[in-house]
Amino acid sequence: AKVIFSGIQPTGIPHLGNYLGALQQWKRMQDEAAPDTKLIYSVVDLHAITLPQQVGQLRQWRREMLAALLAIGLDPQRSVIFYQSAVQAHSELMWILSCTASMGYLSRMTQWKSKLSLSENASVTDEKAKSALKLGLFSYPVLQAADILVHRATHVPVGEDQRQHLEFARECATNFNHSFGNGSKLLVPPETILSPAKRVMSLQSPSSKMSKSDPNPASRILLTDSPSQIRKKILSALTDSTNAVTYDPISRPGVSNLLSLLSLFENKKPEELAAKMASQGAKLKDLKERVAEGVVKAMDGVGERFKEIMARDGGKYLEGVAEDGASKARESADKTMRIVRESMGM
Ligand code: AQP
Repeated sequence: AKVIFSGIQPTGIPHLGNYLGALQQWKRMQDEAAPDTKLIYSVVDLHAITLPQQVGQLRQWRREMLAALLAIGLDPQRSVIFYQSAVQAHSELMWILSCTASMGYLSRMTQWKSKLSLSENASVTDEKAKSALKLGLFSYPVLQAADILVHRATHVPVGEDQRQHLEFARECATNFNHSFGNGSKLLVPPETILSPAKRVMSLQSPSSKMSKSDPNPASRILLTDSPSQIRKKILSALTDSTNAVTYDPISRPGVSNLLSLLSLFENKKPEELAAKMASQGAKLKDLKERVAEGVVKAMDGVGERFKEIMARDGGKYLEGVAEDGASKARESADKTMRIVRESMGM
């Protein structure tokens, strides 16, 4: 049977990129899953602390992320939803995997470089990296591999930015099986499921991806934004000085990002949409208005449900969901850990 696993960091309210690139898939997979498919979704707080976090802020963001997952329609009766730090097996398997993970492979990963604003070909021995790079940020992909492998996930829905890490997770599973399993599948190499919204770009600097930690709040649409906030952000998205609509991601990243969004809502290729709009003499403002309408519709009701869930039972409801999810996740992870320890002679 299939096991679907994915995670999201509690580093802010999720945005349109998280939603279209990941969360919407999580929900769709839940709705379409066969009865024997297991769905496991985690708020990965241990990943969030790979960059400095304020204690009170992290506490709030964890709850908000859990509420957001429920607000988009994940059902805690059907899907296991839990905080990563409540299930110790994730950290234990990470340690075990890190004993065979190659530093060379990890140093070629791009995420630690982009999180520290280093160039893609930066190395761990560069002066800036030496002082800023912490072991946790460097070994982030090993923890992510443990998250996936500990639940024997067969399918992992993520955005394009995570493709490299999934490759690494498969490598971890294969290495482990080779070393301790005599060819048998002690750990399961997972498949990556990429969403059609591979990379939603920032509304204000459209050559970088939309991100929770971008200091400019106008760069992203939050799942909790009201329709008027959504309209305002889309209408003021950075484009360029050509008023016609054309699709050209290299020289017109802002306009092309809007067209890519529209293509998700209207189920047509961005090139086709652009050609049609151009033939009708549409201007950038017309494009923005159509995109705004699409986003408002896609997120309809999420903000309201989020507020209601945050407040339900004075917060006790969320605590209950988290406890219940953690106990189911522990059960799932413990099975794997027994296999892992036994096969290693422990
Ligand atoms: N811009 C994006 N477009 C499409 N997918 C995206 N994802 C993130 N940004 C985009 C997908 O969302 C899932 C959860 O991401 P995460 O919380 O693990 O961290 P991230 O990828 O680092 O996302 P952010 O928003 O940029 O957070 P911060 O600012 O904390 O780093 C993943 O499946 C990711 O692919």
